[in-house]
Amino acid sequence: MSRLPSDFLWGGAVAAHQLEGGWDADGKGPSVVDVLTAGEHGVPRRITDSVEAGEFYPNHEAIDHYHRYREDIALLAEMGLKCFRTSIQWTRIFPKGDELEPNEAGLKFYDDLFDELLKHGIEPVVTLSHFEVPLHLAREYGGFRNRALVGFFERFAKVCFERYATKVKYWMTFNEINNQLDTRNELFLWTNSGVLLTPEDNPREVVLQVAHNELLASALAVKAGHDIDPNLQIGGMISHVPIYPYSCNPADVLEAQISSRDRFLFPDVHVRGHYPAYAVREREREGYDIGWQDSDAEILAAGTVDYLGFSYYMSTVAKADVQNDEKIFNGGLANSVPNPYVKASDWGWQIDPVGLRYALNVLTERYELPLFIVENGFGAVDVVNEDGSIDDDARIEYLKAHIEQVELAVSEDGVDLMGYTPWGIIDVVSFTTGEMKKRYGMIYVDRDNAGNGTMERSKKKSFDWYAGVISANGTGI
Ligand code: BGP
Repeated sequence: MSRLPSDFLWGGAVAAHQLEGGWDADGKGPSVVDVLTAGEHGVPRRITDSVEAGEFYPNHEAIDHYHRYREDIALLAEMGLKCFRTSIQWTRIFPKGDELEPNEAGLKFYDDLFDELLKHGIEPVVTLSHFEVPLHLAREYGGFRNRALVGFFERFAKVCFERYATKVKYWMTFNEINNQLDTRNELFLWTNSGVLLTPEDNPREVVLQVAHNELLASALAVKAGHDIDPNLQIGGMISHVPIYPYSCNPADVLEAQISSRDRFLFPDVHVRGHYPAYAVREREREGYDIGWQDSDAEILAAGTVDYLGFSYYMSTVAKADVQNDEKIFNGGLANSVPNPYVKASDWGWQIDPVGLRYALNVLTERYELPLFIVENGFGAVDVVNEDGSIDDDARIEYLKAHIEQVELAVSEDGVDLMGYTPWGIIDVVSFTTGEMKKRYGMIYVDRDNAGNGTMERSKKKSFDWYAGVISANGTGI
């Protein structure tokens, strides 16, 4: 007997910019990721000034899903997927971001894509902004530090809801909206918000202003979607990384609690419709100006989310008296130290399946809303055997261990979980590194870091394994 409800949404997740390619096709404008160079293991991607000749920009062609989506969707259907999470590139719809009228060719592409999914009985799950801010809005307006973007985003969201409401029921506003508060990592601030810090900036004040504008934009989008069709399910989306105390020393426990606040700030507002006390107090104490206007309280209260989507890749550990040489850059979190009880991936991401059950419970207790695991997965280097097959046993092991914890959280703990969409169901460009080498897929794509390869798709061992999990509605534990 399955431990999961019969309408559980088994799926797979991607982001448009990481797989579509066609970066300037049919009137599309450049977005903030289109000026990111390829990185390499350990070498971060660079943000360049413009799209220059001579640089390799992996997102420009990605895996050419723009032209091959029918073939890709046929494979996903063969796997038995119930849903497919992707995003709409803002720059296909509004190439510069501030136009009054949308680009019909861009709208048509997503019409065709959603129709193709529905034809195969696959429910689209759509993120409005997955690191795809129009470059023009970043360069000319300063990205989401400028309140004008709130209105531009609301217009984009409205156009999407109006056009696709009959095809898409499940939506999310901003992908991993909470990743940008860590000002040591300029990549997330650039891609989430189109913002670059200058030496004159107080970084913390700027990220809180940016956060406020995005929270308003998200709330206005949720409200607009519900006005267009009250049946739409519109969620927030966060990167959830549980932060464990290093020890039972109360100083470590408090450190973990306080450093968790930056992870929770966005969902606290998304779900409750107002700022939590700790955020208000910080603002007052530091004298930060986030551009608050009188109508903002009402806007936030009127646009609360229907569910919370989240990514889960790892947990981390916070220590109060941490020394610099103990710290690890675990998912970009400050004051992280290694956890001796768990292993890490080749990229240092700590692998912690039990942490997923813990996360599901923490989020349920805090928000009492349906949850949706919209990313989880194992980035690894795949070895292609001589006959072309790929035995990705480590990926199967990772996913199985995590799904088992999902099943326990639902059946033993009563968590209300809508579905599970493992990340990068088909190999895509890795976001943080820009590599093709770091793969998550169950479908292999012949494409390397330099952009060589036939783009041919093939099934990995995990393909059949996951198809079995879906048809049995679980791992059988
Ligand atoms: C999340 C992003 C994704 C994705 C994933 C894996 O942060 O939402 O876009 O790429 O992480 O990260 P990476 O590709 O860097 O391994």
